Amino acid sequence: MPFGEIVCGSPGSGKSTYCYGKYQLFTALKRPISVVNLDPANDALPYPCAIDISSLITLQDVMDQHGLGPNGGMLYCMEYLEANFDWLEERLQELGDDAYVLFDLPGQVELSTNHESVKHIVEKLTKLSFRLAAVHLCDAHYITDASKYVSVLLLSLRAMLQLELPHINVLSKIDLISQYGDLEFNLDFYTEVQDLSYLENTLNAALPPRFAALNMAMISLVEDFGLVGFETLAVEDKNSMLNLTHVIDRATGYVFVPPADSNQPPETIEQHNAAPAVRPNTYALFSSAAAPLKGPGSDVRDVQERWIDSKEEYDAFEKREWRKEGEMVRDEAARAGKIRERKAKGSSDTDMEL
Ligand SMILES: Nc1nc2c(ncn2[C@@H]2O[C@H](COP(=O)(O)OP(=O)(O)O)[C@@H](O)[C@H]2O)c(=O)[nH]1
Ligand SMILES: [Mg+2]
Repeated sequence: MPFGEIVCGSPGSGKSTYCYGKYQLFTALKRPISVVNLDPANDALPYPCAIDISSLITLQDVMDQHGLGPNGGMLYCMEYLEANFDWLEERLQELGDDAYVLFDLPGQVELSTNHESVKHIVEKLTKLSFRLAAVHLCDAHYITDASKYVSVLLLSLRAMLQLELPHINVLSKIDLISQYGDLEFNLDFYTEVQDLSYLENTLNAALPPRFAALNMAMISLVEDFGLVGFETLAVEDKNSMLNLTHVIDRATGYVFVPPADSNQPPETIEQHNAAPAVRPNTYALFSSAAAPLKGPGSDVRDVQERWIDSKEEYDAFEKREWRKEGEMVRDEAARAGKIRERKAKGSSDTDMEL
């Protein structure tokens, strides 16, 4: 059964970089991974691409042939892909049943909030038995300003309602957040979307009084749905990537997939009929896979400490660790070189003796 992620978000939110980061991480973890580029305007792809929409259609061709601008052209490309879904289906089938596919979407937000084509493509993928989650990236910069934060809440809510998938909103580039000055609240206020009425004063101070009622209506809309929350991501930080991966694996159900090389427990008739106390406890598997996340970066307070409260100390610590690691690798290489040299010398001495 193939699994996948619909990676969406505004232009520049970090979608392609995330796909590349995940490709590198999964390759290191020996997990299957393929990246599908569905952005016809993406010309310099950072990752090795398994399927590229550019071999079906390019934005430039559409603009030239139909006299469309970039936004209209993009909608045309997505409608064209929907109409030619068999092109995508054929190529996805070649990736096999075990595939884990990242779909790198174009950044036009209307594609995942209003327009129907991406929604229909997602439905068709689900019919092909893909287990999908939407990963919606939002630049963490948005939380530095109350009105931008409300806009990103509305955008995320709209995408959740439109795509109808298990959905993970992510504040991307969290490593840059301390550069934008002090936040008004701790990070968990924004990620857990806590009592939004605290934003009232800031919002009303920034806008003319006639918008006050509108501000409060938008806030209560988000609160009434009670759906929006955020994970965080610093794409170059291993802990951050691993934590997000775990959250996504739980949303798609990948946590229940055993590793390819794991042994099946021998299912014997005796075990089947045995008393509950001696049977393998399948519930333990479920409860541990779905248990609260543990590990560095799994708690938003750790993220606050790493990237906001003590960023400089952590950066310096990591630099020291990397240097130590580099020295170890260099020493190891030098030692291996010396051993090789000695062996080569030994064998030539023996040759001479003979
Ligand atoms: N510091 C930092 N920069 C990032 C991160 N993710 C992406 N970027 C940068 O953000 C810019 C836009 O990223 P890109 O992946 O092209 O965005 P896309 O338009 O959503 O595909 C690039 O310059 C990336 O290097 C991150 O986690 N941290
Ligand atoms: Mg991109």
